[in-house]
Amino acid sequence: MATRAPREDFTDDGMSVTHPKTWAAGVPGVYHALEISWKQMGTGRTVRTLPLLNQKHGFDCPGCAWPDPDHRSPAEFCENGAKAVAEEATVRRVGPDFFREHSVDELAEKSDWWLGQQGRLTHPVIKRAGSLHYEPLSWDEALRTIGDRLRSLDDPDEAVFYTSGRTSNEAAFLYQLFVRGFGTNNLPDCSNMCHESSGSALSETIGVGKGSVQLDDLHEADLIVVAGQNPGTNHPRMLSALEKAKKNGAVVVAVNPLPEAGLMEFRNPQSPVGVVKGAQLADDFLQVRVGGDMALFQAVGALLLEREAERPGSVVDRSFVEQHTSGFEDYRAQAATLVWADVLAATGLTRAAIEQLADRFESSRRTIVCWAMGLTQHRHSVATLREVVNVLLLQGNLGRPGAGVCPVRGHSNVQGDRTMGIFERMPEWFHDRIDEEFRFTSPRVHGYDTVAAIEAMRDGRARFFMGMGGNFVRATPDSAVTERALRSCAMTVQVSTKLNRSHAVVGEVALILPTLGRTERDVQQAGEQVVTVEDSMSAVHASRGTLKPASPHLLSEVAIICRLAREVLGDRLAADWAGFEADYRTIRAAISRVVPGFDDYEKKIEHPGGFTLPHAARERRWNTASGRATFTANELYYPKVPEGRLLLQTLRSHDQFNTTIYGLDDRYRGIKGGRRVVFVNPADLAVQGLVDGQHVDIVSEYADGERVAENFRVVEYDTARGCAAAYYPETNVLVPLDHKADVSRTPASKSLVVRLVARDAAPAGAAVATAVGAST
Ligand SMILES: Nc1nc2c(c(=O)[nH]1)N[C@H]1C(S)=C(S)[C@@H](COP(=O)(O)OP(=O)(O)OC[C@H]3O[C@@H](n4cnc5c(=O)[nH]c(N)nc54)[C@H](O)[C@@H]3O)O[C@H]1N2
Ligand SMILES: Nc1nc2c(c(=O)[nH]1)N[C@H]1C(S)=C(S)[C@@H](COP(=O)(O)OP(=O)(O)OC[C@H]3O[C@@H](n4cnc5c(=O)[nH]c(N)nc54)[C@H](O)[C@@H]3O)O[C@H]1N2
Ligand SMILES: [Mo]
Repeated sequence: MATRAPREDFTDDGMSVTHPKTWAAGVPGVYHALEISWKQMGTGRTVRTLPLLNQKHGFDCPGCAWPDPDHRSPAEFCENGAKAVAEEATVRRVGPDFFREHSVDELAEKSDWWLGQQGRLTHPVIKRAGSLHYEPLSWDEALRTIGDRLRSLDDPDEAVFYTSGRTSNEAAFLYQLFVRGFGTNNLPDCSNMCHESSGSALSETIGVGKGSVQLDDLHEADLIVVAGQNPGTNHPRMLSALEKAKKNGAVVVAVNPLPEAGLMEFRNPQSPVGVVKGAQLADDFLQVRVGGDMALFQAVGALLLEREAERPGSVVDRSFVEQHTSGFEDYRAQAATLVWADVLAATGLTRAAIEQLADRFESSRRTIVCWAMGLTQHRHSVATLREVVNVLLLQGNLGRPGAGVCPVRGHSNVQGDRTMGIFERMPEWFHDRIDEEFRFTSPRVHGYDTVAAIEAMRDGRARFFMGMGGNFVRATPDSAVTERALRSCAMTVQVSTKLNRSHAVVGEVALILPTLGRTERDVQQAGEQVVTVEDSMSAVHASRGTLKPASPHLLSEVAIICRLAREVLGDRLAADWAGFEADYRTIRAAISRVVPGFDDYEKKIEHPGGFTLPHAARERRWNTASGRATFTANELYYPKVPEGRLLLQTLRSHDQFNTTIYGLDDRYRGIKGGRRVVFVNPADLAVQGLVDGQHVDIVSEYADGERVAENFRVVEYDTARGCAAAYYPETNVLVPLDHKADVSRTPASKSLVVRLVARDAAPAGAAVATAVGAST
């Protein structure tokens, strides 16, 4: 079938646009969360579930990876965590009848929202070659069918094994082992599209690809810069940490093309005072142009160096630089070549605003920079993050309390999956250790990352796809190319909790293997099991599901992997797959022998808050090439936008978790009842001869041609000049597959050169664009 976009996405009937909010959370947030929970779960399940969220004896929130504080409030969850739970714990079901009723082609025309609303998958099903419908089959037959296909491949590298970031440590460890036992490193994951740029830049410069700060550091910081992140929606519990930091005297600076509600003001739903009064979180807001952060951090670094030259010893932490770093002289030489005209063009900021940010850095003794996708999903993301590190190194802001780097992770166990070996190019020592533990020889040739996997399927070099969670078809760039690539596979297999587009855009044969979610009891031969996860700050802790599984036919991810491994590998590895399935403690015992930092794993997770993995850079030990923290000299890059074009970023609304759409509202941005909107600065609209309310096609322009996302309603909005924003995944069709970050190869979905093409005339009576913003 030709690739067609989901049909229902093309309407904005009933959509309304009002003024964006300048504050986040508070009573409407809690009310909204409960309303969604009641609809999906009913009252009883809501009351039984939400109180266990993120509690020491409960389950880890399947939402974001923000850490849990030591002293937890009785309601340690946020509006969006509650929505994530409701999605999983819903009482709605997708069973064999559903698939008899709806063909695969029909499902491919449904919107992401519609698909997600259908409920939990209950039976293993298969779409056989030539058939248009999925039909149920037994687990044994399903695993045998997959095994037959894998055995029939000419080369193990013709298979691709994707992982999304909800998979537990136990399942992730066994999955990578199975895949490497099968003979390939083709282990792309959602991290390739997410914080890969952070991992690349941090490993190179400080020797650990993870954040260096703990929650207490945030509470103790003098200055916290939040760049390229929208915590009010995506990490709401982070706002409590920022609020606490501010109470302790911290200055918070937001760097963002959009004045995101949570950063401007926060009303803490967990404190009666907070609900009423609210606290302004960001002391300064730098409305940077999309892709301008590299220039901003270069300029701040150059200013700090200038001031140091004027008043030696007053700005730069010289003893730190001398004792702990390399590359300083090259960095200083590069900084001296800074051209302010470029900085102002790249950032769209005034020199005074940038000087003020330099003042903030200069007067802070303990500085933390937090970031998320606004910094990682650009062509020059790795270079941008190197510049963030440069500025922190200048003042010795690494490896001391209240200071450091804080990449804020997305999926709840994306960091743990990487620790467990979900990576297409794990280091040699990891291979040596699994080889020794399981007595085999794992393949050493690097595998495909996400973009390479799509290219391989597109070019016929890969013919088998398996997804351990996630929604590969929808999360990836260049939707038309990616969908064709998936459809050309001989077999696609999805291990999933909920229906999504990856079940509808499939290979010749397709299987859905339904699995337990985080909220559900996982009972195996040895009794009730716990799994473990690692949060954004390297804390590993246990998660215990409590709800009755959505269907008696579900298997846990661990059980699916163990049975598939027995089917495909037999006893090729010295791995007791049956034992692993029966008792997850045996998996943790194996992990503790393979992965550093996990000694006494079982014992340490008995401690309610779990344990924190070692982080060398925190202790000022540098596992870099030079053995020191590394300054880098980077030539300035920023996206140049031709006349009449805009720089489009693709981002999340308040009512979605990645490709799972909870609803059609984006409360903080004033959108109700629709998702096909494009936010544009009023002055740019005027230049383009467009008005608010008009409909446009968004056309991205790249060397290999144009790509079109049809029919978006224009919304005038307070974003940086020359920039625009629209929701992902509807706009993934616009991102060329090779438009990706240098080094990390992350799709550059935050900076797309586009033009807007009017589909209709301006609505009758439309006024000339006016300024929007500051009303509540
Ligand atoms: N409720 C909810 N929670 C989530 C998710 C979700 O979808 N829903 N997703 C999870 C996942 S996997 C992730 S990775 C995180 C994502 O968390 P975020 O990174 O906060 O998510 P995005 O919506 O992509 O927001 C990007 C932010 O960066 C800004 N930005 C865009 N381009 C630039 C730029 O060039 N410079 C700067 N300075 N800012 C820029 C945008 O305006 C926006 O505020 O959230 C996680 N948590
Ligand atoms: N244009 C654009 N593209 C982007 C981004 C962007 O900002 N802009 N962001 C990127 C980012 S940061 C990320 S992380 C990726 C996300 O990519 P993915 O992680 O692949 O996507 P999700 O939407 O999180 O996956 C949702 C599906 O996971 C399944 N699922 C949920 N819970 C479980 C579970 O416990 N077990 C199993 N087996 N399955 C489960 C459900 O079936 C659900 O439909 O998208 C990336 N794509
Ligand atoms: Mo992510």
